Amino acid sequence: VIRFSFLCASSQPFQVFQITETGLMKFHKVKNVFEQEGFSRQKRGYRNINDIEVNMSDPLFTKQWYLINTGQADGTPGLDLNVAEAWQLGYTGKGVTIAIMDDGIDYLHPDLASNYNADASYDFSSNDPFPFPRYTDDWFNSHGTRCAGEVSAAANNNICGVGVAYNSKVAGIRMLDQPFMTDIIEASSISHMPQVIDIYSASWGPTDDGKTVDGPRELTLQAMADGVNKGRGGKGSIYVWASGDGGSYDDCNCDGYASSMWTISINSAINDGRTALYDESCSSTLASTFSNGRKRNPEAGVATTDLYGNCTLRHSGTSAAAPEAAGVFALALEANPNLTWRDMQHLSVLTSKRNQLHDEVHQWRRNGVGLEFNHLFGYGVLDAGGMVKMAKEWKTVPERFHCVAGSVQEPHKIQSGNKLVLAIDTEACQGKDNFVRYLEHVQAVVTVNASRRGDLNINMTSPMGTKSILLSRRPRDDDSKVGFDKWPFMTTHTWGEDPRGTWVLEVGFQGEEPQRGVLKEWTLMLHGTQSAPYIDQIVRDYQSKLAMSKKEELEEELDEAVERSLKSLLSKNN
Ligand SMILES: *[C@@H]1O[C@H](CO)[C@@H](O)[C@H](O)[C@H]1NC(C)=O
Ligand SMILES: *[C@@H]1O[C@H](CO)[C@@H](O)[C@H](O)[C@H]1NC(C)=O
Ligand SMILES: *[C@@H]1O[C@H](CO)[C@@H](O)[C@H](O)[C@H]1NC(C)=O
Ligand SMILES: *[C@@H]1O[C@H](CO)[C@@H](O)[C@H](O)[C@H]1NC(C)=O
Ligand SMILES: *[C@@H]1O[C@H](CO)[C@@H](O)[C@H](O)[C@H]1NC(C)=O
Ligand SMILES: [Ca+2]
Ligand SMILES: [Ca+2]
Ligand SMILES: [Ca+2]
Repeated sequence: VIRFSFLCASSQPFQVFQITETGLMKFHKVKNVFEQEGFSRQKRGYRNINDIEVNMSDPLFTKQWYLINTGQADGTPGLDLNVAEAWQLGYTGKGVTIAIMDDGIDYLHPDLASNYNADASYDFSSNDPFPFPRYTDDWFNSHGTRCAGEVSAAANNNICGVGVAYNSKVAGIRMLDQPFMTDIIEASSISHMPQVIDIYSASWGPTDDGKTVDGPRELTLQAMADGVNKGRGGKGSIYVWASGDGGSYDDCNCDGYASSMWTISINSAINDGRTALYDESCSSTLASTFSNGRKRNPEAGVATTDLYGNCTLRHSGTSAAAPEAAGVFALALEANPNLTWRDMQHLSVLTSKRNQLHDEVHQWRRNGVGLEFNHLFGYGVLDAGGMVKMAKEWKTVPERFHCVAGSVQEPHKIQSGNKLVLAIDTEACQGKDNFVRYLEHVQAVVTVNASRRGDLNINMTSPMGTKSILLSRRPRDDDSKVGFDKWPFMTTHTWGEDPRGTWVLEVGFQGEEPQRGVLKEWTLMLHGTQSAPYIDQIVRDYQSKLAMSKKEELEEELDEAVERSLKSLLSKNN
């Protein structure tokens, strides 16, 4: 007797019947009964952990989908940091020290103790050399310990999981656990032992309430500048920053730490490639890693070490994303210790991947030199394998120059329904010592007030046609007094472009109520180099892609604008 199970809609929503073939035939609507043969179908891009020959004894390793995503926890196979490739090339973070600036680290944790760098650690919350988390009965101070495990948890020790850079050293800088933050505590933390600590990871910043506009104060700014100029023997401290947890109500360009040129700001994606609901978007985000959110599956979180020798599957937030990036950068630094803070940003731009990240709102676009970016995810998800391979061959980028491209100083009225459009024509300081021909960061320093700051919306378009959203609507920000005072809005989206030509700024209001305001200043600051060997390489790569790909694919991949800009770039180069 063959038994069939089938679902039947009846008075009760779903009932399962078991019935024989002949029984089934008795239903008057059943004309024929077939048994279907089963065969196998495999998800595209499926990779088996054994196929990529990573063998770890750590019990949580197979739950760490952000390291190797085989589709665990209903995730998208292949959507991961591609650490396996970097590990197979022999890079595990040896000789690199990463500091976690947070609420302390459980340095007695058996999965962290062997990689803990006590000499480089400090407790600025209570001024002693022991950054052990303060006990509370609610796991409140577990943040730093969880972040530390993502970077440096030991491998193959049968405990918890494996860090991205599992042979790196991790230092604890406890600095978040006191009633108030001070400029001195921040400055001391980010300038702690800059010749020993290579990478600083920060998952904190101004309140993510969607109405704060704040950034580093005087001492901290100076400490950051000193860090990138003098840290690591002059190659520059690497500051990794979480872009923020304020969700669509906030804009990380209102966070002066995340939007600083000196930090690498990291957003997160969840294990199916969507953005997490708490993710903030802005044009200064450089790249993305992974965190959890949206998914009910308890294993969709970030598996890592937890307080008092525990492990967790539930670390979350962009907080979880920044340490993953710090780990990837540690692998790159092991591959090439000569990398400067700017090299690390160039490598991130060039090797991060769209992979299977999706964003229906902002779309993926190509900038004027063909680099693919997205307003939420920056240049995409970090790719450790790609990064170490490129790092190995990397020649330090040429000297950086700074050019004030132009400035609008007269007041201009802005009104709902009547946006302000301004233009700056620039030669990018051509003919002077500080000519900038290939862009790195661009800043628009803006002074503007408004009857409702949160309804302000600012876009800037480069001469090569790349539009950056410098400020999106923040519905909770009802400031009507302060506005933005010489605030440096930053974009990374024009990376590699030729800045000569006309830049356009559009300032308008979004929202239900009519608003008015006055823009008092827009100063355009260009930062970059006079030569860029690799940009020429990118152009060559695109040329060969052009030659190789079929016409239809070509049309999909390169829209007309990119073709036009590539051609103009080529003609300028020749
Ligand atoms: C993985 O490691 C275990 C324990 O050390 C060992 O028994 C097993 O053979 C290894 N598998 C592979 C594929 O190397
Ligand atoms: C954490 O570890 C302690 C000591 O090993 C254990 O008693 C406790 O149950 C663990 N807590 C959790 C939440 O796993
Ligand atoms: C780093 O720089 C030193 C000195 O300039 C050079 O000898 C070495 O080859 C460089 N290493 C790499 C990996 O580029
Ligand atoms: C903005 O500044 C202008 C000129 O200083 C002033 O007249 C106006 O009242 C201000 N508006 C708001 C909303 O603060
Ligand atoms: C800025 O760009 C966004 C996205 O394209 C658009 O929705 C918005 O209206 C633009 N704002 C202004 C002031 O041009
Ligand atoms: Ca202490
Ligand atoms: Ca382990
Ligand atoms: Ca924020």
